[in-house]
Amino acid sequence: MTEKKLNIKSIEYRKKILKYVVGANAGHTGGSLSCIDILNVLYNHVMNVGPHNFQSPDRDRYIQSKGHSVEALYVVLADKGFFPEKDLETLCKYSSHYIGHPTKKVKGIEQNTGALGHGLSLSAGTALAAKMDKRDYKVFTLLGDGELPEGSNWEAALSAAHYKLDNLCAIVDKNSLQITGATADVCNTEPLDKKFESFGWAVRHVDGHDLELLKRTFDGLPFEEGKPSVVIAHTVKGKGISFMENEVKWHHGVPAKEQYTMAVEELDKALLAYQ
Ligand SMILES: Cc1ncc(C[n+]2csc(CCOP(=O)(O)OP(=O)(O)O)c2C)c(N)n1
Repeated sequence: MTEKKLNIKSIEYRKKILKYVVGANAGHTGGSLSCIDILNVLYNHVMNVGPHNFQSPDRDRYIQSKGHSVEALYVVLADKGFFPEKDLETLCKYSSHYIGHPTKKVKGIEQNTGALGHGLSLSAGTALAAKMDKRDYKVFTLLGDGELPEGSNWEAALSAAHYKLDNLCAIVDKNSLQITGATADVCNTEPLDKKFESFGWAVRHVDGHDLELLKRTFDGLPFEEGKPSVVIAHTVKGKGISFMENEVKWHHGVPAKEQYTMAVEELDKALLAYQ
């Protein structure tokens, strides 16, 4: 896909995230906007997965460990044709499968997540299964920097290196904020690169909104043979909407009518640059 098309997709995905969060009157706006460029590149450039091969044991796997940002995943899966986008009008409505965290009841979703701190373990297990079955698929998982202290993340980091899972790529959406404040204040995880390195991972830092750099970085996988890879993606929570950027209140804030109009205007203006 051309650079222009990919850039347009990111803006359109942002518009859709806002549309469906507003429709549901619920959602994790800030964290969905911070990771959407990563999902765009994964699904439209990197991974071999779509509705056509979702039943195939050889498909690449994506497991979204920071499950609360499911709105980002929903709009990308709808765009890939896993389900009609219209389904998202039922987001968070009574009896809808489109709830506020990923579940396998939705086509295209590999694992139930959202209780933070488990996606890396699930992904390491899936990558180990590929090795044992002698299959070539890759496993990608998206972690939040605020998520990293939770669950079994560091146990999974140790075992992924132990089993030499170079078919595993973790991406940390490092927007430096979490639910109640700065990640550094709530539970500091720095220095993140040195921690992963010392656990036996190959590490790259990227600007998580630079689509071309993300493409090049993922094209270089595995970063080192015999080691799991981690991409520390430096991102901005609320990216793309000026009044949401770097504001912790937008972690699960829903824009009011006027704010929504302003946000869409900003995104439409950004789209003009590509016409
Ligand atoms: C086990 C568990 N503990 C707490 C929560 C509540 N929670 C939801 S989002 C969040 C913050 C996560 O921060 P981060 O991963 O940095 O998310 P991002 O800023 O990327 O949205 C927390 C603590 C949860 N979902 N699961």
